[in-house]
Amino acid sequence: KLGNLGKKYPVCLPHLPILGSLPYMNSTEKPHIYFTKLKEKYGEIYAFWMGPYYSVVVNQFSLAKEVLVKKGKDFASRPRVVTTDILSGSGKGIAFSEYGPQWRMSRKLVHSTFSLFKDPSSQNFEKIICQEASSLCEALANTQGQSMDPALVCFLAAANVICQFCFSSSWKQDDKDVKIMMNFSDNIIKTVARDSLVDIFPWTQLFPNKELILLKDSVMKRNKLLEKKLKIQKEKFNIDSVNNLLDMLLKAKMNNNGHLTQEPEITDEHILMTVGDIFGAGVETTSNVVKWCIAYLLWYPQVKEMIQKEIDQKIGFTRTPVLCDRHQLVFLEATIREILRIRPVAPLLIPHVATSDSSIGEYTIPKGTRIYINLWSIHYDPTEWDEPEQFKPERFLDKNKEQLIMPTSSYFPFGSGPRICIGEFLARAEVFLFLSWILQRFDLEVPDDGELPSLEGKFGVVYQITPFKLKFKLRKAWREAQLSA
Ligand code: HEM
Ligand code: PLO
Repeated sequence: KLGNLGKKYPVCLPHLPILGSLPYMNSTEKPHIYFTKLKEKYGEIYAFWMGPYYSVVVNQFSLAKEVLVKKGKDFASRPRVVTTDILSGSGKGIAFSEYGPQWRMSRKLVHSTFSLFKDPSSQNFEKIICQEASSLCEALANTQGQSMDPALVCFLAAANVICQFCFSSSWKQDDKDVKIMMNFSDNIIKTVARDSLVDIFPWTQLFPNKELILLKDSVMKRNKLLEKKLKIQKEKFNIDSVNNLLDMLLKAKMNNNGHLTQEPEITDEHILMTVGDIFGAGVETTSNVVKWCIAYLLWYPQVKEMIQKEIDQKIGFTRTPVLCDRHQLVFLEATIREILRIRPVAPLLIPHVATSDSSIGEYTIPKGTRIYINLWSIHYDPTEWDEPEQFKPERFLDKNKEQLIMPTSSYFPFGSGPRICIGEFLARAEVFLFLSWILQRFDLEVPDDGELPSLEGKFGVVYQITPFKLKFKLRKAWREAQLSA
């Protein structure tokens, strides 16, 4: 199917008609790790047939930058597959929608809402996150040093920040909706965008399929919950006072109804899906990063002590951390950067699709090719990183351990170019504040059964950590400071 005259294509894995390269590929390993191994044999860029889809894997940062930035527009679309179509109402949100006016407008409206929340005068991110950090610490203190799974409290904290952003509302600590949400969200991650059989051969959805049923059911529950929120908020809507993402979308919809502008139409479903993407991304990414950090700090108590020493010296106990402490708490910042390297949230980003005939390096790439950017091999490239398998936050610090540095450009945990993550600012602020608040107050200890977290993780649209337990113990220094205050 590829035209051959005078063109050079990336090396391709062996393949058969219909099944493509699948019979030759190892399906038991995590895809990003398998792709990194194939780099040894096939090189930095190679191709394979995923069933009928011609796909290219990019394992090296300058080639990846060419795809994402230099020729960003050529590669800015997304594949339409069965599972993401179910999640996004056939590509109506942002993350899984094809490159075009609809996607551009949704992104723009989210950006404008972000600007609202960066404004220091009103309800800004810093205030909202600190409020949630405070509730989070309160909930942790209430566990009284008992072994516990941090998943629910992390989920709630992240969910409330994003709920303020989307709807100007939040959930109470013991609201049963939160557990329900965590459950369906987990089930969506288990089943969506994993290149499962239905995504490769859409006709297989005609057969009974447990995963697909679970996905449909979970998406239905999610949509119901969001619709409930939307309905309440809609009643409060006032076009002269735009306070959150939903207001912003409703206003755009009203302005657009007269069709005076050239903008694409906004339907209720577009609104629901855009909010759904921001909600899902806002909760699942940051709560996971916080959990990965906690797990690594349990394994590396000396790193935890370095961070706490820095907090004690630069902040003390008379006030809680704020965003501008980021310049001072360089060891914590370095640790967060290292976590995003060693356990990237999206090890293969979200697949990209070529919108036109193009090229990567010396290779021809036909329109419609799926591009997997293997962030894992980029973050573990031994020619760019010293001992990439090792967890070493210091690699992001200068010799004196006073300044943050970027040791190589082979690093982009949020992607790059037109499809770069929209939430980077919020995510970094949230992870920093949650962790600094926690570590100022608590020591992290292994649970009663003495078991350390597994650092292996589960591959999916979000590279999740497997559930684990630990104890949060109020620090002696913190308790003493509270008593003398
Ligand atoms: C896309 C990383 C948090 C919203 C992405 C992509 C990555 C990423 C790698 C895909 C880029 C690509 O396909 O080229 C992260 C990480 C986070 C994080 C590491 C946390 C540490 C967030 C948050 C939000 C968010 C908090 C929302 C508030 C989005 C959206 C997209 C996206 C909407 C899709 C963009 C598009 O397709 O145009 N993110 N993200 N992310 N992220 Fe994030
Ligand atoms: C997470 C589960 C939610 O229930 C639905 C959802 C929506 C948007 C997705 C998000 C999930 C996972 C993380 C994604 C996000 C869009 C951008 C983000 C894929 C599936 C990343 C990291 O790329």
